[in-house]
Amino acid sequence: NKVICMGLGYIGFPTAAMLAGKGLTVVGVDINERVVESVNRGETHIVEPGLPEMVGQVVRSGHLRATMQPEEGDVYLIVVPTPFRGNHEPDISYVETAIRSVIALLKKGNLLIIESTSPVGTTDKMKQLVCAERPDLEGAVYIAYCPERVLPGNLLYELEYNDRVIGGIDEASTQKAMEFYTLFVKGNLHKTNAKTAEMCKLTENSSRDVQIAFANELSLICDKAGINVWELIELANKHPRVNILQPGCGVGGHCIAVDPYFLTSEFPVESQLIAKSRELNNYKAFWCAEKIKNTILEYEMKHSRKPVVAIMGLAFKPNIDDLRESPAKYITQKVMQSEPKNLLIVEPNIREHPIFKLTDYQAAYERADVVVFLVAHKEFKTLAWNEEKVILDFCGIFKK
Ligand code: SAJ
Repeated sequence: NKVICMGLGYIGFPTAAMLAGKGLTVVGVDINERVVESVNRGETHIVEPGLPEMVGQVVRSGHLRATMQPEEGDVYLIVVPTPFRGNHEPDISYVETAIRSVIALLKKGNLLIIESTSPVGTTDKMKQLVCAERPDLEGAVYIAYCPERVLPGNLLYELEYNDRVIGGIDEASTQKAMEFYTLFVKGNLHKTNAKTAEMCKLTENSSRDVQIAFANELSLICDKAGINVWELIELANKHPRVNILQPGCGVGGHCIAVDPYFLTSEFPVESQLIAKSRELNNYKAFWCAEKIKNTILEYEMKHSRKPVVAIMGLAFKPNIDDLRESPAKYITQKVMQSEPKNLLIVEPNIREHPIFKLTDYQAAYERADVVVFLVAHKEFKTLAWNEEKVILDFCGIFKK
């Protein structure tokens, strides 16, 4: 089995390394020359625990190498990004380009798997694309969709142990893809068709977005009612059939804050709850920024001077260095626009940043009059509550 992995990003690269670690010959293909060179040196270009060791080993043993030009193989894995355009329409052009670039290489009996998050119907469309250019392959190649479900930070474990949903364009494709995933997945493999598998991925992430929106809505109600939302949720969750997630300063990252749009853009009439939840989670970040600005004004009125403000956290979630689609970053930028001075910005997972001048978290906490907690990084939980400061805790550092 020779695997051609199209895309060496956050998911493609660890997947390629994992497959190579299982003894398969893997060729990683990426359009970024720097990534290709770095992989061939045995280096790791994304932050993920355990990955550098694994990559070093499989590159040294010759099981993994990278190139910019796809080549012939037995299995083609499409693991490229599917971002959205300005109007929240999904953009599948990377998937399409990756598939176009391998069409001429495909042979009878090959297996083509799309893992990229995709709008419903993409796999069938890609099948038509392949067969339009290569009518000889009609019914002769296996094509399936199998979404990734791994959580950044726990990626290598989840790649191996999470259950997978596998949907082919026909029964034979599903079966062939099942055999492939058996080679490295220890979780259960669940068979379905391509459309259901595509929808399943979008459903998982939309479900989380909707549930977080509920928690965020509660936080807005509690703020007005003068109730501690953290205590409220803890108590409500004592009910055997209630399991509310945690509110925060918004929802970020490149998955939960993106994938629901794949449904709302295609099914605008039917997906009202999903659309409203997306809106609410975006609104929560705006609301936090307004709250911070108002708190600064109130402080100024009361003390006749501007406060020193500490903004604690920039990442899109706790204990990572990833700022993509981060509500904390958005809020910080909003506050910077109106209060460019007297701001201490903290992100313990990043050493230096081109836009933000970063301060150590302990020093910032000590110096600030107003402290805003945006991300529940573990470092912040070691700080002691200080009565003398105005504290805006949007992520539950001091739940009590
Ligand atoms: N968040 C809350 N409250 C919570 C949980 C999360 O506000 O109770 C926020 C986080 O702070 C963050 C955002 O939601 O801003 C997303 O974080 P996350 O940990 O929920 O998810 P991701 O984006 O890191 O990974 C998700 C996962 N999907 C699900 O849990 C359904 C992961 O399994 C997927 O593989 C990944 O998306 C993906 O690649 O699609």
